[in-house]
Amino acid sequence: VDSLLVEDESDDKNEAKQHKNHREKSLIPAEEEKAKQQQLLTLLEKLIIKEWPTARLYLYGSCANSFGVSKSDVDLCLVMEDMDINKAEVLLKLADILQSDNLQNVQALTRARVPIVKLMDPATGISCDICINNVLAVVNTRLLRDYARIDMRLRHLAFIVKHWAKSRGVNETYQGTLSSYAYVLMCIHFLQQRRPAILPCLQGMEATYSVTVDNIECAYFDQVEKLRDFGSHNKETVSQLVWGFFNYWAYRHDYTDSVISVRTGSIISKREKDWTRRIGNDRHLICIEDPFETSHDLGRVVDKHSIRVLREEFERAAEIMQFDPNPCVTLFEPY
Ligand code: 3AT
Ligand code: MG
Repeated sequence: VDSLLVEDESDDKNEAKQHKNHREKSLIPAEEEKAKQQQLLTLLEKLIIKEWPTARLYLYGSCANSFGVSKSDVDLCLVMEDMDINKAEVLLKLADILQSDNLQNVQALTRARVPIVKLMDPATGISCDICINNVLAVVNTRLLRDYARIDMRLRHLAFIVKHWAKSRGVNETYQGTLSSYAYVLMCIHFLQQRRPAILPCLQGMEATYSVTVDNIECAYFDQVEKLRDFGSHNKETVSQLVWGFFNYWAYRHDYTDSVISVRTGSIISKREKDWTRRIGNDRHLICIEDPFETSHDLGRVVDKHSIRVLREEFERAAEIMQFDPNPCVTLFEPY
């Protein structure tokens, strides 16, 4: 587990060499990679501002919320002041501009649930998706990043859970399993519930940051540098927490009645949310409340079949963490 979590911060030459070997397998991105992302962002900003001088480009998702593993795609959000624009038109125009600047594999997906332009930058080798005016995603990215700054164990737990989910094929929303965003919320909730707690509930504290997006008030305590000692009474190690996380989702979560809620730092009932029955395609078989868009259940993609797959995977992982002498190999075995 440790070799998956090597940080890029050594000075000494020998140590640096050893580190490099580790880093080739580490999930944590190296500084060079972040510099390349920045280089691409600067290029795209320049191109965009020429056409839309008041537009702004924001990084969101895993390269900005600090839960990005090495070589992830970059998620970008183009924010236009005029909210009434025709997104499809803007995306097609944007695709044109990018193509004429030699970016590769440029594709406008105007009919997707979240319409985007995809591209690959040959100079850095980075692939990226650009969406428009998806400001809530930029704000929830910021919330996740702030939680990660409170206690290192969150980032480490989430890296392992995401790596497990990708290896085991349960990080595919179009197949009825959960998004990376949902898994990170599950980790935050788990650390809020630990006794003593490892994470606080930032939305339950006095708000020091507040914006209104799409009529939703997003407010929370963001002076997290003051909370660095918050979890210090809890001495659990990352491996104990990985065990606890899978054990919770395998045997302890009440799938019939409970909704996990990072917003309140607790469990709330399905009844309270009116998430007790199937409405349209939303079945609410595992319920994860979005911290800002509270009517949104991130588990709604899960169906009768995929809930079985998920629960079996949680049980498999819990068994491995309990009994396997070398969990690091078995846990991540390709399915
Ligand atoms: P990967 O490393 O790419 O797997 P990620 O953190 O970039 O992880 P996603 O690609 O699943 O996660 O999503 C990108 C961001 O979009 C994360 C979050 O800010 C936002 N997002 C994703 N799914 C939802 C959702 N269902 N509701 C609201 N925001 C979402
Ligand atoms: Mg992503």
